[in-house]
Amino acid sequence: MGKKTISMVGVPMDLGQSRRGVDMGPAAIRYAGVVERLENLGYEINDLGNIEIENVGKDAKREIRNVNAIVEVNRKLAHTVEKIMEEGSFPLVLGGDHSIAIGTIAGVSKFFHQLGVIWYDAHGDLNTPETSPSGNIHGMPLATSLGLGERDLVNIGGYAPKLKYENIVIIGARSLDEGEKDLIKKKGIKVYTMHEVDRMGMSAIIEETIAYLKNKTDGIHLSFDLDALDPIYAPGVGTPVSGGVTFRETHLALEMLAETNLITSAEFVEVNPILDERNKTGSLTVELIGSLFGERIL
Ligand code: B3U
Ligand code: MN
Ligand code: MN
Repeated sequence: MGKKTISMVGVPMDLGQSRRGVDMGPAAIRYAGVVERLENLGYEINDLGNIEIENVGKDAKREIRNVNAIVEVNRKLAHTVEKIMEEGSFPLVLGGDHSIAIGTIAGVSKFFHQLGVIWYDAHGDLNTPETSPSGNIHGMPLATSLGLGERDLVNIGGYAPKLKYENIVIIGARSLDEGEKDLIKKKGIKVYTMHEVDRMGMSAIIEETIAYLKNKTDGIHLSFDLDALDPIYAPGVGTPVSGGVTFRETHLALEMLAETNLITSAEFVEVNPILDERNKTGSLTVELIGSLFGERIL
């Protein structure tokens, strides 16, 4: 990582999905010692606290649940992330459900001509209100950032789209809806499903990912959903899907990304302490954040 100052912001929001608890994700990650871990690596940490989530009544519009509240939170987050970028610090966002990626990406994307994104997730998060089986916005943030779906979400930050199809890579996918599969095929989105993880190995996948993004992007955002990991390692997530990436594979992936010095912002999302076992997933998240910022065994 090039920068020595990291600005951390928590987004205690769970409105993008149906199970309570991910709003406590930032607290669990802080409790597991994220600040100390990064300070030990020589960084200056600026913990900006949490984005305020107003007590908005949940709106019942099923096909895009809680959209007004989620727009509001993401506007605030985009603004905060933009200020972090202006100061030349590294934005590290702690979720909250994955709908907060809409705000993070809106905040960072205007600082790059060609922002790359690595989407480490069991899911594609490529649904639109039309294709979503659930109406949950945490299944839509990547599509939203590509300019698809609900206008109020797509236009956060005052511009759209934030990303180009050829600048994104999805790793760890094993639960894709029909509409998402169609979009991936139609647009030729680069996806490494668990089939490729097993077949090629994580090391080759990260090498290919870097080769794919390096020359055509001028910044890379890492959007890290803890449910990419197998529930054996990360039981505290809202929608666990078996057959996931291992701890060792993920550790390696993040160490390799750290070596490249190409990651310019990151978020870690979907940690749900209510479903967790003694903050196992919170602690794992801190360990993985350490790897992303250069921690090595030796
Ligand atoms: N694809 C499904 C399920 C889902 C998406 N993201 C998570 N779960 N974590 C949906 O509802 O869009
Ligand atoms: Mn996700
Ligand atoms: Mn997911």
